[in-house]
Amino acid sequence: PQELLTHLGRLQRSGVHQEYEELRKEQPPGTFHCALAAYNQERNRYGDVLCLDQTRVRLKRSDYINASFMDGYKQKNAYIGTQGPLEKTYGDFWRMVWEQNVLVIVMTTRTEEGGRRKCGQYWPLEEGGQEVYGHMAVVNQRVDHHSHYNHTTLELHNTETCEQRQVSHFQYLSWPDYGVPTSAVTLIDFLGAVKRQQRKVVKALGSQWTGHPMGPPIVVHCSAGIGRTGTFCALDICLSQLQDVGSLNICQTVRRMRTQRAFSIQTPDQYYFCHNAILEHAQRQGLLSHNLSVL
Ligand code: PTR
Ligand code: PTR
Repeated sequence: PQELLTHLGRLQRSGVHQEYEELRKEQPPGTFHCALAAYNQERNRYGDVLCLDQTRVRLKRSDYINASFMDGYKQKNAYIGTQGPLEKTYGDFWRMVWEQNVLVIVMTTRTEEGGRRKCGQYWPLEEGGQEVYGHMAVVNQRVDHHSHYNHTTLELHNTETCEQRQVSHFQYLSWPDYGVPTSAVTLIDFLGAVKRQQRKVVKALGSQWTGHPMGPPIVVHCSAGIGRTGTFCALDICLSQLQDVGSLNICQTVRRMRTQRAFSIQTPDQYYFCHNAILEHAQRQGLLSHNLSVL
């Protein structure tokens, strides 16, 4: 890893940006028919941010939601990348969470930024609050405030089957869209809290869970579900790989991700941020013998 990280450290911002531009030129390897269908237009938050037919998450009824399965590190469908729910799609969103057995939701946007709506208020914000979205009733059981994120414990009631489930909602609070987080350290701490929670709930399921040992998909969303969502997932994949085998390939990770959630990572600086965050993390973990920085 030392050599690899030394290599990362020597990368110039311009070179990283150049690599991103090359990635961006590659066309998504699939079709967008379903997302483009006239009757689905109102279900897309942005007309130009569509999900590929090949990887989209299908709901059991009515079927369409702007959401894509994405592979993680050695884990198929580790994430569902999706847009910030629209008022019209709250019910669809919660149905997807239920149907896909999701236990952890990651939100990397605020509902409003710069006076503009980025995402609907699709869960009850106040402790003790309760809302009904389609066939799902959602109760806010508790909110834990951390310095850069909130962890909300929600209880889902499926009003059709009378079953219930607990879901953790993690909202990171300091990441403007098109931008990068103010600090890599706080984002990586956030990522750590998300992963710990996922491990904890999967363990608690015990033999009830027969899928992948790492558990059901984690839902990750921002506003469009591509920029910040892609950056968050890329970071998770690269750090997992670094920890497992001592190497990583950011370019290849992002290329692959873009074949599943088209347009993942929206700006050269988000791509550059992935490099820097990994270096910063490696330094903190003592993987580097001396300080390096990406210039
Ligand atoms: N500094 C603490 C840590 O990293 O462990 C902060 C922290 C505490 C992070 C709890 C996450 C925690 O988990 P949860 O959000 O699930 O309570
Ligand atoms: N092209 C649209 C716009 O600029 O309004 C969509 C868009 C919005 C794309 C936000 C990316 C965005 O960022 P993120 O995926 O991080 O929410």
